[in-house]
Amino acid sequence: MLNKKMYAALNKHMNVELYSSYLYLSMSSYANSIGLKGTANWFMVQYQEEMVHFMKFYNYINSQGEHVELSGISAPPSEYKSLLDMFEQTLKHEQFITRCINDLIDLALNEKDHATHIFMQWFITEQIEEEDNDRDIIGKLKLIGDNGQGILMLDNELATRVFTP
Ligand code: OFO
Repeated sequence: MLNKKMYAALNKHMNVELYSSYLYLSMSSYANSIGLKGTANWFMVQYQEEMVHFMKFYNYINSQGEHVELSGISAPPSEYKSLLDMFEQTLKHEQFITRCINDLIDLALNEKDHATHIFMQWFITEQIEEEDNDRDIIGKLKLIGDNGQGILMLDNELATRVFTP
Protein backbone atom coordinates (compact mmCIF):
# COMPACT_ATOMS: atom_id res chain seq x y z
CA MET A 1 0.00 0.00 0.00
CA LEU A 2 1.26 3.46 -0.90
CA ASN A 3 0.54 6.50 1.22
CA LYS A 4 -0.67 9.65 -0.53
CA LYS A 5 2.73 11.35 -0.61
CA MET A 6 4.53 8.31 -1.99
CA TYR A 7 1.84 7.66 -4.58
CA ALA A 8 1.97 11.27 -5.81
CA ALA A 9 5.77 11.23 -6.06
CA LEU A 10 5.87 7.88 -7.90
CA ASN A 11 3.09 8.89 -10.26
CA LYS A 12 4.83 12.18 -11.03
CA HIS A 13 8.11 10.43 -11.75
CA MET A 14 6.39 7.83 -13.94
CA ASN A 15 5.30 10.73 -16.16
CA VAL A 16 8.86 12.10 -16.18
CA GLU A 17 10.08 8.74 -17.52
CA LEU A 18 7.52 9.07 -20.29
CA TYR A 19 8.97 12.49 -21.12
CA SER A 20 12.44 10.88 -21.26
CA SER A 21 11.20 8.44 -23.90
CA TYR A 22 9.71 11.33 -25.87
CA LEU A 23 12.97 13.28 -25.68
CA TYR A 24 15.05 10.40 -27.04
CA LEU A 25 12.52 9.63 -29.75
CA SER A 26 12.92 13.24 -30.92
CA MET A 27 16.71 12.97 -30.83
CA SER A 28 16.55 9.70 -32.81
CA SER A 29 14.56 11.35 -35.56
CA TYR A 30 16.90 14.37 -35.63
CA ALA A 31 19.98 12.13 -35.92
CA ASN A 32 18.29 10.27 -38.76
CA SER A 33 17.55 13.56 -40.54
CA ILE A 34 21.25 14.52 -40.58
CA GLY A 35 22.27 11.10 -41.94
CA LEU A 36 23.54 9.57 -38.71
CA LYS A 37 21.63 6.31 -38.71
CA GLY A 38 23.82 4.70 -36.04
CA THR A 39 23.12 7.59 -33.66
CA ALA A 40 19.44 7.35 -34.55
CA ASN A 41 19.59 3.67 -33.56
CA TRP A 42 21.31 4.52 -30.25
CA PHE A 43 18.58 7.00 -29.33
CA MET A 44 15.85 4.61 -30.49
CA VAL A 45 17.23 1.99 -28.08
CA GLN A 46 17.32 4.68 -25.40
CA TYR A 47 13.67 5.46 -26.15
CA GLN A 48 12.80 1.77 -25.73
CA GLU A 49 14.69 1.63 -22.42
CA GLU A 50 12.78 4.66 -21.14
CA MET A 51 9.51 2.95 -22.01
CA VAL A 52 10.66 0.03 -19.86
CA HIS A 53 11.39 2.45 -17.00
CA PHE A 54 7.98 4.06 -17.45
CA MET A 55 6.28 0.63 -17.40
CA LYS A 56 8.17 -0.39 -14.25
CA PHE A 57 6.59 2.56 -12.41
CA TYR A 58 3.22 1.90 -14.08
CA ASN A 59 3.23 -1.75 -13.01
CA TYR A 60 4.51 -0.99 -9.53
CA ILE A 61 1.75 1.56 -8.87
CA ASN A 62 -0.84 -0.95 -10.12
CA SER A 63 0.66 -3.72 -8.01
CA GLN A 64 0.14 -1.53 -4.94
CA GLY A 65 -3.61 -1.40 -5.62
CA GLU A 66 -3.56 2.11 -7.08
CA HIS A 67 -4.12 3.35 -10.59
CA VAL A 68 -1.89 5.73 -12.50
CA GLU A 69 -2.70 9.27 -13.54
CA LEU A 70 -1.15 10.05 -16.90
CA SER A 71 -0.33 13.70 -17.47
CA GLY A 72 0.32 15.65 -20.66
CA ILE A 73 3.84 15.26 -22.01
CA SER A 74 5.78 18.46 -22.76
CA ALA A 75 7.21 18.77 -26.24
CA PRO A 76 10.94 17.99 -26.32
CA PRO A 77 13.30 20.08 -28.48
CA SER A 78 13.22 19.11 -32.15
CA GLU A 79 16.42 20.88 -33.25
CA TYR A 80 19.94 20.34 -31.92
CA LYS A 81 23.15 22.26 -32.56
CA SER A 82 25.38 19.23 -32.98
CA LEU A 83 25.89 15.62 -32.01
CA LEU A 84 27.79 16.83 -28.96
CA ASP A 85 24.87 19.08 -28.04
CA MET A 86 22.48 16.10 -28.14
CA PHE A 87 24.66 13.97 -25.87
CA GLU A 88 25.34 16.86 -23.48
CA GLN A 89 21.60 17.44 -23.19
CA THR A 90 21.17 13.69 -22.66
CA LEU A 91 23.69 13.64 -19.80
CA LYS A 92 22.11 16.72 -18.24
CA HIS A 93 18.70 15.09 -18.41
CA GLU A 94 19.99 11.83 -16.91
CA GLN A 95 21.65 13.74 -14.05
CA PHE A 96 18.26 15.32 -13.38
CA ILE A 97 16.66 11.84 -13.40
CA THR A 98 19.29 10.59 -10.94
CA ARG A 99 18.38 13.43 -8.57
CA CYS A 100 14.68 12.50 -8.91
CA ILE A 101 15.48 8.84 -8.13
CA ASN A 102 17.49 9.87 -5.07
CA ASP A 103 14.60 12.06 -3.87
CA LEU A 104 12.16 9.16 -4.31
CA ILE A 105 14.42 6.92 -2.25
CA ASP A 106 14.77 9.57 0.46
CA LEU A 107 10.99 9.86 0.59
CA ALA A 108 10.54 6.06 0.76
CA LEU A 109 12.96 5.96 3.70
CA ASN A 110 11.25 8.88 5.47
CA GLU A 111 7.84 7.29 4.99
CA LYS A 112 9.18 3.88 6.11
CA ASP A 113 7.94 2.45 2.81
CA HIS A 114 10.26 -0.55 2.51
CA ALA A 115 8.54 -2.00 -0.56
CA THR A 116 9.12 1.19 -2.53
CA HIS A 117 12.64 1.41 -1.18
CA ILE A 118 13.39 -2.07 -2.58
CA PHE A 119 11.59 -1.31 -5.87
CA MET A 120 13.77 1.76 -6.38
CA GLN A 121 17.10 -0.04 -5.99
CA TRP A 122 17.14 -1.19 -9.63
CA PHE A 123 17.04 2.44 -10.75
CA ILE A 124 20.17 3.36 -8.80
CA THR A 125 22.38 1.00 -10.81
CA GLU A 126 20.54 1.87 -14.01
CA GLN A 127 21.33 5.58 -13.55
CA ILE A 128 25.03 4.85 -12.94
CA GLU A 129 25.07 3.03 -16.29
CA GLU A 130 23.10 5.73 -18.11
CA GLU A 131 25.37 8.57 -16.99
CA ASP A 132 28.50 6.51 -17.66
CA ASN A 133 27.40 5.71 -21.24
CA ASP A 134 26.69 9.38 -21.94
CA ARG A 135 30.00 10.57 -20.49
CA ASP A 136 31.85 7.97 -22.56
CA ILE A 137 30.27 9.20 -25.81
CA ILE A 138 30.78 12.88 -24.89
CA GLY A 139 34.47 12.16 -24.24
CA LYS A 140 34.83 10.56 -27.66
CA LEU A 141 32.98 13.42 -29.36
CA LYS A 142 35.30 15.97 -27.76
CA LEU A 143 38.32 14.11 -29.09
CA ILE A 144 36.75 13.80 -32.55
CA GLY A 145 35.85 17.51 -32.82
CA ASP A 146 34.90 18.37 -36.40
CA ASN A 147 36.59 15.35 -37.93
CA GLY A 148 33.96 13.87 -40.27
CA GLN A 149 35.62 10.48 -40.45
CA GLY A 150 35.72 10.26 -36.67
CA ILE A 151 32.02 11.10 -36.48
CA LEU A 152 31.18 8.38 -39.00
CA MET A 153 33.26 5.86 -37.04
CA LEU A 154 31.44 6.73 -33.84
CA ASP A 155 28.13 6.56 -35.71
CA ASN A 156 29.03 3.01 -36.79
CA GLU A 157 29.77 2.13 -33.17
CA LEU A 158 26.42 3.56 -32.03
CA ALA A 159 24.70 1.45 -34.70
CA THR A 160 25.65 -1.70 -32.78
CA ARG A 161 23.60 -0.88 -29.67
CA VAL A 162 20.76 -3.35 -29.23
CA PHE A 163 17.71 -3.19 -27.02
CA THR A 164 17.78 -5.85 -24.33
CA PRO A 165 14.57 -5.68 -22.32
FE1 OFO B 1 14.78 6.42 -17.20
O1 OFO B 1 16.54 6.81 -17.09
FE2 OFO B 1 16.87 7.87 -18.50
O2 OFO B 1 15.63 9.12 -18.21
